Amino acid sequence: MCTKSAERALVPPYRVQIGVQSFLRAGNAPILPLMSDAVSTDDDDEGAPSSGGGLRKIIHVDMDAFFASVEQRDDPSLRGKPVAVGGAGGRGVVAAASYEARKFGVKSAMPSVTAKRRCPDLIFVRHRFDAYKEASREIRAVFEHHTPHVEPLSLDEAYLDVTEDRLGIGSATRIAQLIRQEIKAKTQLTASAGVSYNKFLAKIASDQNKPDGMCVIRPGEGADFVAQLPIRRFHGVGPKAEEKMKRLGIETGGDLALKDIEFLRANFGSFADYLFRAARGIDLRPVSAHRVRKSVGGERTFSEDKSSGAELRETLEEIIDIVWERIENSKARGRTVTLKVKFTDFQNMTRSQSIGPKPASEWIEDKATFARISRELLSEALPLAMPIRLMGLTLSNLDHGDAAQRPKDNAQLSLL
Ligand code: TTP
Ligand code: MG
Ligand code: MG
Repeated sequence: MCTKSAERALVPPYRVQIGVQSFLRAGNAPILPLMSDAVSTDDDDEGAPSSGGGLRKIIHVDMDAFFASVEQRDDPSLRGKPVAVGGAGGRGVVAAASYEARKFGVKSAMPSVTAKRRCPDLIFVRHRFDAYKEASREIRAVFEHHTPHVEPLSLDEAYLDVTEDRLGIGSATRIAQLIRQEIKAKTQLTASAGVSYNKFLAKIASDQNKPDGMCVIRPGEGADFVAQLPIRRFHGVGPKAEEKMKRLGIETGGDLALKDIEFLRANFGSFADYLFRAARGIDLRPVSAHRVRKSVGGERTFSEDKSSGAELRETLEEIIDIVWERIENSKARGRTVTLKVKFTDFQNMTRSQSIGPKPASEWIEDKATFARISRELLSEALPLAMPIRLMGLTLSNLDHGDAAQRPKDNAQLSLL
């Protein structure tokens, strides 16, 4: 089993939302940090074929300091230097930080002013999405060379099911090594990989020995591995959840595994089932190469809880802007808008409103309609029973057939 390298230990990995597919799902426009795709549990999962009751072989590959590394590759004067991709100005935010910058505590989602304070020599670079998409296409080709079962989570990462690999190599560890070498040869960029028997463990493993590292969690090692993990390493456990868990005496996966499901449900609402399984290293989700999206959306976790109507309305406007941009990029049309909030006690509340269904030609196709419905949903929900820590919007009841036929979409789809 791998231990965390000293180098990586200097760099607290950022946490993502549970079940979140990245806000940067391939082809999406730049989305500001802290926005993540809403969990859409109802996606049609056409997973990799089950291995006949045997264990799957899953690899999670994630590029190192992706945007920043592309910038350093393309501009040799940036190599070996602390680099941040993002706007340097007052409201700018760091999207990606080179590992040199991380030594100073600079990380994704940090306001640029804070980053500059921590690292006065920090060099800010504007993002170049076309370059990141091109590198993303190249790594996808490497994955596809080894298996058809590739589930991209964002431009820089994907799950691969290599239970049966195309080249008949057999060893997932060997395949992961080859993939990292091939990525390096084709793109001059480094990738880290996690190898395990499910997606949850493979993703944690890829983060374990970053950058340019690898970690294998073998069958039989999962529960022990999770037992020693600080709970912040669980995807979805952010600072607030961590604080709450610590108050309840839960510091590690092992502590979590001692709590029964009723206790977890009472304290963490809908988050409980995930926590219960994850604490045991269990995750049965298949790698899903042909995910059909049933919703497009995004959500935002706040650094401070919010409760006043004015604050919530202002936040809603920001989310409308970002989610609408994502809807436009995905070329989706839908009929239903859902507002979701998560209260400070971790309970979720959702409110939905649909247009149509008749006449069938009616869709939410313009931003004004999307914004109007979103605002109505929030107004109906106010005043809230208690402060909230997260707000999100999704568009669902999507029209896939038409979207795929619109000419522009083919260009978009080819990026996926
Ligand atoms: P990540 O894989 O999360 O981060 P990373 O590749 O920069 O660093 P690591 O070595 O830890 O994997 O994200 C991939 C890219 O997505 C990242 O380079 C920039 C972008 N991004 C944002 O724009 N905003 C964010 O908040 C995060 C986390 C990433
Ligand atoms: Mg990365
Ligand atoms: Mg990533």
